Amino acid sequence: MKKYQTHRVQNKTHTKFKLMRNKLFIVIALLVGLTSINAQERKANAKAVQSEVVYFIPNMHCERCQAKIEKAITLEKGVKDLVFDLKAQKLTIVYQKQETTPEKLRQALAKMGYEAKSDATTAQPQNSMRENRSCCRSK
Ligand SMILES: [Cu+2]
Repeated sequence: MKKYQTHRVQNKTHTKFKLMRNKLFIVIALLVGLTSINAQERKANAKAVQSEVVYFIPNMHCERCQAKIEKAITLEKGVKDLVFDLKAQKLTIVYQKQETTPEKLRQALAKMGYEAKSDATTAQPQNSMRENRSCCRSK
């Protein structure tokens, strides 16, 4: 009788331990799951607050123009990434929506002497001599 009881008690603690271990496992699994959901959400949020604008800049022709714009525009608040297409004279700016607007970026480019046009999809490159002379004019 006594032997049976001890066995039962041992069995009970063993089951209890097993249950606890299972609970712990579930809690860990939940935590891991939540963390990965959080990371995904944060990624999605970052995408939602980011936008991009494409400008056609008629007097941007050469690497010097690009370097000049790159240097100045990256100092602007909210600018995340730049993609230059010198051949098409197009500049894509990836920016944070809460920190800046396409209008502010356009004004910043204008201050550098580059008139940015937002009809980038329909605009044609203009590599005329007259345009070339105004290239990097503030230098
Ligand atoms: Cu230039």
